[in-house]
Amino acid sequence: MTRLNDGNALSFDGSGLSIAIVCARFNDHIGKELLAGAYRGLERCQVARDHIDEVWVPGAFEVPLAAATLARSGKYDAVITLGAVIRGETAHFDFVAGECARGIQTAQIDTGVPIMFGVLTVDSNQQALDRSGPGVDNKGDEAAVGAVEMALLVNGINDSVEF
Ligand code: INI
Repeated sequence: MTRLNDGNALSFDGSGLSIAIVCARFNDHIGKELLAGAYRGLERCQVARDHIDEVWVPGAFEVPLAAATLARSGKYDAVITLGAVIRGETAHFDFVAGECARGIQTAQIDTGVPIMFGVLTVDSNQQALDRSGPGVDNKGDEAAVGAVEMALLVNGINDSVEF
């Protein structure tokens, strides 16, 4: 039996990894805080600043296409997606949040590149603020650490498979 990773690890060495971040501009007062959290998480994981690329898109609905394009480029070990879909009075929330989540999952399955779902889908602005603060429970920070963990896992599996 070979265990390919440590299932209990809480910190990861991301030095040498290249990471892309996609951030939605809609509700960017939240997006900017998630982005700051993502950079803090990547820094703790020792991902070099010059190995991080950042792109912005109009809203969460556009995130999957940008994430898939970045993943398909072959330049990145993982992609982090960030944004905030805040429930309003219309059904628009359900379409935007649902399609964003579905598109991100489809993109990571199709490309084989980990794509982290750091897009908040919440009922209120307060819930979004609560999830984008300065602590390690900031969802951008969590997505960043998850991106490093998944990149190491997927790279490790790919490297261990003999074709
Ligand atoms: N985009 C978001 O990122 N968050 C939202 O809360 C949101 N709402 O509520 O409408 C939102 N809509 C814009 C959408 O993502 C697209 O940019 C737009 O529909 C153009 O395709």
